[in-house]
Amino acid sequence: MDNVQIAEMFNRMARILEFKGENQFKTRAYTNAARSIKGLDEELMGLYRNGKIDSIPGVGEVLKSKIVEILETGSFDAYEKAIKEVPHGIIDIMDVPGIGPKMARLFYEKLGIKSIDELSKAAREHRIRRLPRMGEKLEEKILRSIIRLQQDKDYGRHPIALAGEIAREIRQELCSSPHIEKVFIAGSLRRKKDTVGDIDLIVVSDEPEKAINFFINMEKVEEILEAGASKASVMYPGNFHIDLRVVEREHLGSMLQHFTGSKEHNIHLRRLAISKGYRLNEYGFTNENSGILKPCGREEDIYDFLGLDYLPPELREDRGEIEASLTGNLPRLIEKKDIKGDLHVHSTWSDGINTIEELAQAAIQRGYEYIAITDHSHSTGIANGLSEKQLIEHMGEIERINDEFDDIRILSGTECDIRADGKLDYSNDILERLDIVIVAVHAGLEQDRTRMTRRIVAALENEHVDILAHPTGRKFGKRPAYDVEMEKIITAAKENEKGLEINSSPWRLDLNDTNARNAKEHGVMLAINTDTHAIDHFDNISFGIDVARRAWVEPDDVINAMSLKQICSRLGISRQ
Ligand code: DGT
Ligand code: CA
Ligand code: CA
Repeated sequence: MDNVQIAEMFNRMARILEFKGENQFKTRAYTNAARSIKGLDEELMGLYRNGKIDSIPGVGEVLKSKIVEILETGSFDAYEKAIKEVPHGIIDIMDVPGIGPKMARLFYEKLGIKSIDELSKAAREHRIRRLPRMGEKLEEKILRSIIRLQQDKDYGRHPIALAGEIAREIRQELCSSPHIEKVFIAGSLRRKKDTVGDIDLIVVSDEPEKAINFFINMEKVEEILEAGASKASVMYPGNFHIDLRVVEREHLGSMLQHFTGSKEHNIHLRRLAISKGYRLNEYGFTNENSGILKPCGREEDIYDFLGLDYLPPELREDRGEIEASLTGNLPRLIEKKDIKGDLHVHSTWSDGINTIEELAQAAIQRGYEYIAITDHSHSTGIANGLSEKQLIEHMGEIERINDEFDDIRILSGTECDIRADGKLDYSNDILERLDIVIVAVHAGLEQDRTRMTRRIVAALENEHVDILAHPTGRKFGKRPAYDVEMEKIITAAKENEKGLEINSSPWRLDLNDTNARNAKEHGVMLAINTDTHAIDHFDNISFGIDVARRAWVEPDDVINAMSLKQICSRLGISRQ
């Protein structure tokens, strides 16, 4: 949980309380606290670990204890209780720009509106304009806001990290049923898409009805949407829709393949099957002439039967993987074991919560050959950035710590801010002295497409820059990517021999799969970085690797899959 997430949680709590008509002092305490938290220089987690949580201004004792609860458990009791008392759809409505708790309450009380779809329907039927204090203009504005929201392709979808947690929790519970032999995750979650619509699960059982019964009666199930003989759908806390299919072992391979998708991939496979005289569905191959069904117990059997090499789920999007498999041209996808280091790491020098020594130790434990400490530069007000003088001390400190460690090389770096005009936050003299320079935009994100593109291209043209970090700046559920011409960024990266970052933070995950693949195809090297602010974040690398795999990325495309020797040569570092 970072400060932004905690502040969001408090803001949402305030909206729920207001919707419920609680007194305004209570709601205001939450919004004020959220504002104070957003303005903090340091991460609450860091303050908490250092016993300095009492020093936050503008937050009373009660809310401080809630912050501690969030830091320890990921949420707080009062919030969990409050969101249960308000339908999910209403919370979504309050999140629509221009609609607050008061309006949501009016729609609910007067028209019984409980979801965005119902609200949109009411607006189209002109039922909103007839409400008190509403009118034609406001009704149109609401409709436009809803349409804009729904056009975002990640609208209403869940970040993979949250969906994965829920799926594993359910899988564990299902495994405790005596009627369930095994549980498999399918759908977009298995394909490791950055966001997922719903969670698809497959269970192997000889007693489908008992398995279904167990599923729909799990304690946390909020609503049963469908319960049939071999499939069911339920709603789970957090607005998660869960689909379950029960299958006998004999059909497991075909069922798993079918529900892993994607739909486009499946359609292409079916075409291929038809060209060979078979119909393919979730039960196997049926011979068009004889009508005999060939069941597939293992997923591999399906690809084998069609003369294809096995396709990892991450590739199954019908983006050329079937053709590549037919001709033996599948990529050798990057894996965790290929990663030799991390090139985007923050220490206590800026807004990280661990010392450089602690970070180095954690990197050694993960088998890395090197890490780059890339603390923020000074104009990044939010992040306690380093002045040029501090950066020089930082370099000295890294040199000293390098002498302490034999098993890892610490590279001295920076995450240097790209200012609104494209200039960098440090002078060339100082950038030249660093082992590695990564650059990123942190402020002025609302710039128009042309200016933002020009700004980033200018930074990529600086001879001391090595990598562009978080190239699109999106944050799931908070802000979309900033407006930028990715083609031009990729071309500039290629021409100036710079790397582009796949940011492994599960809330960011930029570049996305299509941009990363485009970059690779242009011959641009990628860095799969974690942007670590606390030791645990190193393990987010798996999310970045998932994106890279979906982008067909191979070890040779990745800067931090290079050995220490190779990377020093690329970065022009002479001493090793
Ligand atoms: P999502 O949930 O939007 O993130 O994406 P998926 O891919 O998980 O989609 P979902 O949950 O609707 O369906 C799971 C899989 O089931 C999908 O990837 C492929 C298969 N499937 C669903 N509908 C169809 C269909 O109409 N035709 C074919 N061939 N396959 C389908
Ligand atoms: Ca799904
Ligand atoms: Ca589904």
